[in-house]
Amino acid sequence: MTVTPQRTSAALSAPPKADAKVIAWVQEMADLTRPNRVVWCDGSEAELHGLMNKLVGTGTAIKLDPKKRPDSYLVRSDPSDVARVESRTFICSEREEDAGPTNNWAEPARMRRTLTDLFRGSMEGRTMYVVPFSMGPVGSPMARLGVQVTDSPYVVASMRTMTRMGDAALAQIGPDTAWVPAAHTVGAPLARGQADVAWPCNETKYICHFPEDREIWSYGSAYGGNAILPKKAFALRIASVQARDEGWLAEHMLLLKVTNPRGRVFHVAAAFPSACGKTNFAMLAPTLPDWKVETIGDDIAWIAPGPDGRLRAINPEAGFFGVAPGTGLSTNRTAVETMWGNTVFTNVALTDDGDVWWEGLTDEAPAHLTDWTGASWTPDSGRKAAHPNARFTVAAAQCPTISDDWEDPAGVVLDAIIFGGRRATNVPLVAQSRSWEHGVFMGATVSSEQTAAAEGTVGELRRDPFAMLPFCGYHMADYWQHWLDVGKAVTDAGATPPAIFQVNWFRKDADGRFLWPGFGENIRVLDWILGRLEGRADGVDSPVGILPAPWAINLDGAGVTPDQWAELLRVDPRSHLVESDDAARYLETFGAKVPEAIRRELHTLRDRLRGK
Ligand code: GTP
Ligand code: SPV
Ligand code: MN
Repeated sequence: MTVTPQRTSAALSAPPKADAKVIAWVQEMADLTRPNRVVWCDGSEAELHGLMNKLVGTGTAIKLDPKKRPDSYLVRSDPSDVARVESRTFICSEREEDAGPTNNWAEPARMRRTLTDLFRGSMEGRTMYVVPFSMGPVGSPMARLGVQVTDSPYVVASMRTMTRMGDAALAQIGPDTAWVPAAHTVGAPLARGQADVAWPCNETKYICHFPEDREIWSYGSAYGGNAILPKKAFALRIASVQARDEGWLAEHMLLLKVTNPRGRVFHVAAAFPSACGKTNFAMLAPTLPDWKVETIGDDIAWIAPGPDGRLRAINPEAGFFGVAPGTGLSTNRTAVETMWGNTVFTNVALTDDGDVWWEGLTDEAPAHLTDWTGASWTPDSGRKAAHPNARFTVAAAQCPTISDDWEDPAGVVLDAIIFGGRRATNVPLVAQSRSWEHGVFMGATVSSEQTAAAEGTVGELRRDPFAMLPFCGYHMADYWQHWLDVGKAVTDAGATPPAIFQVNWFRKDADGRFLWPGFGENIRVLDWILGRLEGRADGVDSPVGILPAPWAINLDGAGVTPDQWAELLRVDPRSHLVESDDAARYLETFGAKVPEAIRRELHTLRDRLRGK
């Protein structure tokens, strides 16, 4: 190994067939950040083992007992680096107007200067890893390519699970291939002889997107959504811009395949805000007999019109970065079974016998644990053992319910789209939109109680249109127009767009208890949704959409009382009018860009709530 203090040659270590522009960019980043060495990742299993051993060596990871959970690790982050930082996330479009009122905007040339200063020498004493990746099955016409450089071996190991990375992805990049450069540093250079910490990061954080240049820069954090740049930064923020320009959709959605008792197959996409049930719904274990639900994706869907005009979807990811707390044998057995081994856990608790635990994994907590901060913990210690945003990282292929078409390069045809949120009051269990436009209005006005997935006050109600508030890479009202345009393109091609529904698993009674059992019981709602498509399920019109007729949802054995059922579907015109006032004020914040169809839907809703 040659180590030159001023200049580390990226070309020297590059694989023989690496594209010249990729090498040139990596060299530029190496010259700026001055790592000790540059390592091009091949994506092999041996490489992953090497990375995990390194993480154990630096005290970042603890190897779990291989008899309990083979090849699995616990990682504890710095307590300040546990979630996405929306206040430090920027869309640096040329014009502020293109970022829109829901994004932080920064002038691109100025932000480039800031980032260049921060990145200068930021990898000193560390290794720069070069990680070529494909989002979507390698070679799929819907797949997109990128290259991330990072000085975090934890991030590289995460990317090995979450994306198709390494030689196969690099081989896809030729002189004329579009690829997204994504630069990441934890921002913690090491002076000669300086000891490292287990989770290097920086108090200063920047997650920056340059939509016109299709470029990403991330500084100061090693947490998933801030640092695994192919995921939220690329597959949603940059891809949503590409999708706008090219006529497709990049969405914060799960994808599932469902087979009804008569053997008919459907594909469904659903957008719920962060930590609001996508992973759980994607892995739903039906409580109704003879139904089968299979998993395609749990977080991101790329949706494009196919040759027949119908919308087709792929999961661009290769793994799950799922919320651990609340994931247990009684709620999501499939997820628990997926994590039997080869799993990296972040910020969960450690059991005394070398396994992991978190709130909700089992009904009863072990008598003693080491909590996510490394402190001794007992059930009466009065604090959570796992961080509320503790996560597991595991390959999708390990999921026992993974669908046989999950890697279909052409994607799956979508039959229904569902929008959801976490709402203790007001929003009914399920409602069907009356049209594509009405469905887009439903998606645009979703509000949801905030969760621990991002910094901020948990429980605070906020609008989270299409579950994309933190992820839309351009003006939110332009995004709504784009949704309207895509629906119209499908219809113009002579095809039928997917039917659109809204759900809310989280309505509570006066004592603060969930009214709906949720999880596997959500199949009852899916049954009604698909029944609507088949013309076999009855609905009743309401101001907010078509609700299930009282008898139309099978409640046998659900343990839901008639009172609870009535409350789950109750639409109170007065409180909905108040809510629509708020929606009107919300739409005003987008000014003249709000599509006419959205304004019309709001108008219709208000008229109907007033009984007109
Ligand atoms: P991100 O990965 O952050 O995008 O989140 P996600 O949408 O995949 O959320 P996930 O499925 O991990 O769910 C987050 C939390 O919601 C967990 O604590 C679940 O236990 C809880 N949850 C999921 N589905 C249901 C449900 O049907 N009912 C209730 N009451 N809780 C649910
Ligand atoms: C979310 O917050 O919506 C996640 C986790 O899925 S992260 O990848 O960190 O964004
Ligand atoms: Mn998510």
